[in-house]
Amino acid sequence: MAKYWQQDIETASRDQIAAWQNERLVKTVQHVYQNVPYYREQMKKKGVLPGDIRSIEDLKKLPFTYKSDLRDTYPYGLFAVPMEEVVCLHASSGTTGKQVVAGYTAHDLEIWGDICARQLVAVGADKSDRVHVSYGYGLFTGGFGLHRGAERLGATAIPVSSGNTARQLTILQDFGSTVLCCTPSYAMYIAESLEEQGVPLSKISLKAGIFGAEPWTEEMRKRLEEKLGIKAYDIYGLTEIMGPGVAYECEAQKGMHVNEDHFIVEVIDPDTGEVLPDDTEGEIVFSCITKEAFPLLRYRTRDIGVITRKPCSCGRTFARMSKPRGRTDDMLIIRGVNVFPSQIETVLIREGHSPNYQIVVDRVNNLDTLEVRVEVTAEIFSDTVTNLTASEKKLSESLKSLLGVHAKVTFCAPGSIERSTGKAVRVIDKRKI
Ligand code: DLL
Repeated sequence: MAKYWQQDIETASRDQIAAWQNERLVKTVQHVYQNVPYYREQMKKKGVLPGDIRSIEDLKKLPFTYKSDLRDTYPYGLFAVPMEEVVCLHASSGTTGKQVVAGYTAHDLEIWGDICARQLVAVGADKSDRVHVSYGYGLFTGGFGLHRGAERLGATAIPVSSGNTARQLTILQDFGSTVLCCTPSYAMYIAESLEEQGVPLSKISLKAGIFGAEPWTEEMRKRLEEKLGIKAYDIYGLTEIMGPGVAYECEAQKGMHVNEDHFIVEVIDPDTGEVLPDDTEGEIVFSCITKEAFPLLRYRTRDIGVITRKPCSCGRTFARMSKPRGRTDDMLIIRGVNVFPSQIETVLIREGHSPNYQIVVDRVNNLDTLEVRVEVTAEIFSDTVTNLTASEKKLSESLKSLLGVHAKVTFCAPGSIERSTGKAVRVIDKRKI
């Protein structure tokens, strides 16, 4: 079985990768300067001309692109080709303001298919596989992205989309799906539903899962692998840059390989904008170097992570990014302490609790409060009040020792926390209301 989709590219020497990046960056800068008035203005303001960008060394001379730039130019202001060449649009709903609209030329879609095919091959898929895509189809990039990858690979794409969980279970069994693609929280819901319906693992043929679009922990990975009898892989991406497949996990599962022939990745200090060395945590920034329709340069993702260029045992030479540890804007500051939802998830699962939880932040008498609502099993929930209170207190202590702030723990009845078929809503911050 082939290990790579495009071996020459995925295992190219670092010198070759740098050569591609130099050439493609220069071309892309000229392309946006000529075709996107907004970028031309931004570059002029910074005193940079396309001729100043001769290699990746010069990348730091370019201005950053922020989500607010997309809002200011909504919907098509950053497109670099005429609409006649745009064959498809996708969009992501931001938590505030307007949607982010991404356009693709036919060539952009081919590249997208390739990078998603790289992910599928990296999880062991080939033409004989049935790829069950339960990411949403529509403006969200998840469904169509993985679908294009499966078709490009020549596997059988099953465009189930998200929702209608009963139907998901039927299709999993009847169509013999071998690879499941959806958010990790929806995968957990599917796994729980299989259990509830008494469907044994022998009735399904899944071997791998491709889960992303939201943060999830190693503990959640283990839980999903046990419950579904699969190997679970992480996939990263964002609408602004392409959609799923910007970075993909290999069998080594030590970070996700960034498709560096198409995207240049940098890590910066989010406060100063200074570029940080490899293996240092900071904000991830991407530049598109092969896209035609919507090539963003130095896009500030707000995702916090680490990039390494150390060799990987899988043979791929692309840089690897860690799981995003959170977002600069998802980070909760509770009584001055930075808290990431992923830290809470880690403690919950480590202590044997359910990954169905919600974090409620409020401000009472000018003091921030943190409550973690966790679903427990029916047996635990019907336990004596004394036992319940003792277990809640124990979990609260574990959270306190990791987070450094007090968290009130509330156990909830099984099934009482609303399930999402897409990205889970983990945090309710009442302070903003
Ligand atoms: O979520 C694209 C995607 C679809 C990725 C399917 C993977 C699978 P957006 O809706 O624009 O695009 O959201 C992008 O989601 O900046 C991260 O904060 C978060 N995110 C995406 N993948 C991961 C991941 C899609 N594997 C935003 N782990 C990004 C953690 C992720 N967070």
